[in-house]
Order: sequence, then C-alpha cells, then structure tokens
Amino acid sequence: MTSEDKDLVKVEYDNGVAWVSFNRPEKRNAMTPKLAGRMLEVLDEVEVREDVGVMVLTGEGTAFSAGMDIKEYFRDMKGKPHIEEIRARRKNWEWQWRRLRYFEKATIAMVNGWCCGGAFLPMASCDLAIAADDAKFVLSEINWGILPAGNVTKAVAANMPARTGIYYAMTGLPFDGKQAAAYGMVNESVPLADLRKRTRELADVLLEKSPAVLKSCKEVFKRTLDHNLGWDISEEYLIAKQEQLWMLAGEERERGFKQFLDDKSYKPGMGMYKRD
Ligand code: ACO
Ligand code: V55
Repeated sequence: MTSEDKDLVKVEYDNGVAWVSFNRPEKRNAMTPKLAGRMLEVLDEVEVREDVGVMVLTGEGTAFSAGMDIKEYFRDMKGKPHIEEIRARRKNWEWQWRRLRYFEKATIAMVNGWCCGGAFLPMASCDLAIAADDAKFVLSEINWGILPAGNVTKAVAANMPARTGIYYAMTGLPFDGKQAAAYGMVNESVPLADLRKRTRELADVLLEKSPAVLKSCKEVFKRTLDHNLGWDISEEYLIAKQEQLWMLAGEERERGFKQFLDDKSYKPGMGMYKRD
C-alpha cells in the first residue's frame, strides 16, 4: 500500500476516541476499491488498541460519503471478468457490514454532509449516528438506474419506518439530518458547528462504561435483531452471554453492588459507578 493509498482514510487518536475519516474530499469521499482495502487495515488497527473505546466514522470536507465510486466500481468494471467484480464488491461489503457491524469497540457515525447510496451501509453499521442538521441523505441508486443493493435496502428497512424507507428508495429524493433524526435513521441531529463537540460528549458517555460489557451489549442487541430471534432462543442466548460476561468481567458488577448497596455512593438509575 503506497502512502497515497494510506491517505485515503485519516485516523486520529484522542483520549479514548479514534476519529476515522474518509479522506477523498475532492471526490466527496466516494468509496473506491483502494479505500475499502485501507478501511480493512484501519479497522484491524483500531480494534486491538487498548487506548481506544469508541471509533467515530466521518468524512473530510462537505460529504460523509457520496457512496460507491461510480467510475471505479461500475463503469470501469465493464468488460472485466465477472469474478473480479465480485471480489471487489465482497471487499467493499466486508468492511461495511460484515466487519463494521460487529466491531469490538463502540462505533458512532458522524454524518457531516452528503450520505449517498452505498454510504448508508457503513453509516447504518455503526452502533449510533449523529448528523448535522443540514446533512443530505439520498438513496440515489434509482436516479442512475440501479438498486440500493449490497444490503443498502436492508440497512434502510432496518433503520426507518417502512413507508418512509420505500418512499426514499423509490423517489431518490433527499432528506436532511433533522428528518433522518425524526425517522430514527440517526439518533439526533445538531448544527454542523456543534457536531464534533456533541459526538465527543456521546463518546465520553460510552467511555465511562466497562469495555467488556459495552462490547457484549452491542453484540447481543444486533444479533437478536439481525437473526430475528424468537423469544425462547433469545432468552437462552442472552442468559448464555450474560453468564459468559460474568465469568470474563464479573468484577464490574461487584463494584456496582458495593458502591450502591454498601457505600451508597451512586445510584444505577442516575449514572455510572466509579470504575477505578
Ligand atoms: N462516484 C464517482 N465520482 C464521484 C462520486 C461518485 N459516487 N461522487 C462525486 N464524485 C466526483 C464528481 O464526479 C466530481 O469529480 P470531478 O471533480 O473530477 O469532476 C467530484 O467528485 C466532486 O463532485 P461534484 O458533483 O462536483 O460535487 P457537489 O458537491 O456539487 O455534489 C453530490 C455532491 C450531490 C454528492 C454529487 O457529487 C453526486 O451526486 N454524486 C453521486 C452520488 C451517487 O449517486 N453515488 C452513488 C450512490 S449508489 C452506490 O453507492 C452503489
Ligand atoms: C449498491 C451497493 C453495493 C453494491 C451494489 O447501493 C450496489 C448500491 C454496498 O454495495 O455492491
């Protein structure tokens, strides 16, 4: 990987947070096969860092991401062996949902501007999302003659009301950050000038938690959702994960018991116990 390829994604570490930015602002952070390769490396790097508890995914410039690069992923693939196209797509999906969806750290998508088509996937794979009020979301696939494929349709159906999702998939009309928050596609929207500060505040809430408990919390949430577990299997699964977590990180709840029941130094309903 050349240093130029490395620059396609920017990574900054700051007090427990890894700020990961798509860094192709002149192309509105359209995602290329090289960018996908770089993202896989970055995810591997961030996931094992002990000093990171939260990863924020965002974009440099005026876009979060303009989706898949229409030239490199679509037009230039014409005439190439089908297997090459399949491999390129697989690498794209790999980081965007197989890898990102169950990432070991907490993840926040910080949607600073345009979020088009294929960019819905990494956005929706993050655990939480905050948008700028005037960020623009658009399922633009229909506007150039393809489907919101590669699981984009699934990401939309899972994160907004069905009537709303199908409306935007069929019309290719844009909606802004405020609307995205009202539909539940993102947790909240704030003025662009406050976006980074607000994201930092949310990251700090997550950083107070036990990393082992937080990791399991997102994992069980997503697995019960993704596999549409029935009540019985879901109960068995959650009990099993709970017991596994107690074996691995049982001291966490002991600390909580003590501070609440003995020391009376905190109330679980009003915030976190002291971890150190
Ligand atoms: N693929 C390839 N190139 C792109 C993409 C893209 N998805 N998005 C932007 N670019 C390029 C433009 O061609 C332009 O290149 P140039 O400077 O060499 O001419 C450069 O990025 C800047 O783009 P502009 O269109 O000039 O930026 P503007 O801010 O005016 O508009 C917008 C931003 C609305 C996002 C526009 O670029 C756009 O519509 N992009 C395509 C969005 C899209 O449909 N993406 C694919 C979704 S489908 C999928 O992901 C599978
Ligand atoms: C799309 C997305 C894909 C793909 C083909 O959103 C089309 C359109 C994320 O992968 O492989």
